[in-house]
Amino acid sequence: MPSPLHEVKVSTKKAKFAIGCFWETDAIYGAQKGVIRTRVGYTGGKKIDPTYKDLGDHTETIEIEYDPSEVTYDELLDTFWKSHDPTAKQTLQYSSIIFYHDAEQKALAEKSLQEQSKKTSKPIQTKILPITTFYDAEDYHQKYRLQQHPILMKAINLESGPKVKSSHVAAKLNGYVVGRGGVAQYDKEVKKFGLDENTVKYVRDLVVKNEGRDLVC
Ligand code: MHO
Repeated sequence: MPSPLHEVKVSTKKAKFAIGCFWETDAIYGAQKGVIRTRVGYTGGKKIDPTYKDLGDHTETIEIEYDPSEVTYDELLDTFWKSHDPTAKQTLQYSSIIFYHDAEQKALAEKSLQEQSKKTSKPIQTKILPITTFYDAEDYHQKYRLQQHPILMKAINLESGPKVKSSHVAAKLNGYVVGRGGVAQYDKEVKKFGLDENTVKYVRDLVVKNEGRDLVC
């Protein structure tokens, strides 16, 4: 019996990015090589215990735990810039923000912003800010794309709840179901995930169908 790979024990570092609707951000980073776990939440503001319906001054943000031997912070920044239009004016909820955890991330983020601004004549709206309290979003927002497939949740023995935030395979499949990562990468790494044959095929069909598509939240 294959056993779904929920837990990966490697030492990780954290990164936090806001690029707009966090359902999409969760899928984008979930499928990225070296990303071990993701969770979505609200940060940047002062309101205590925000909720989706009562967000106050917070911004939709992802927290990534990544394996620095598999992916660098610079590569995560690259994904950040490629995944949205940083010159677009947004509401606070969907603002473009890099929340840094330490001086090294701050320096790399600032350098990448400078490089980015050379590529456009429009002003970049992205802010680079120190991390503040991160409030987890409600369970139904976590791995939102994956949770739209109850059949997959069942196949990996997962119920909506806190485990969705810590599960490695959930982070990966949440990206693949909307085509993120692409079929070549999926075929290469799917064996690690401990899925049964039908599930491997079910997800593969979705990757093929959705690869290259832009989903609107
Ligand atoms: N259009 C979506 C946005 C969700 S999002 C996590 C909705 O209103 O449900 O901001």
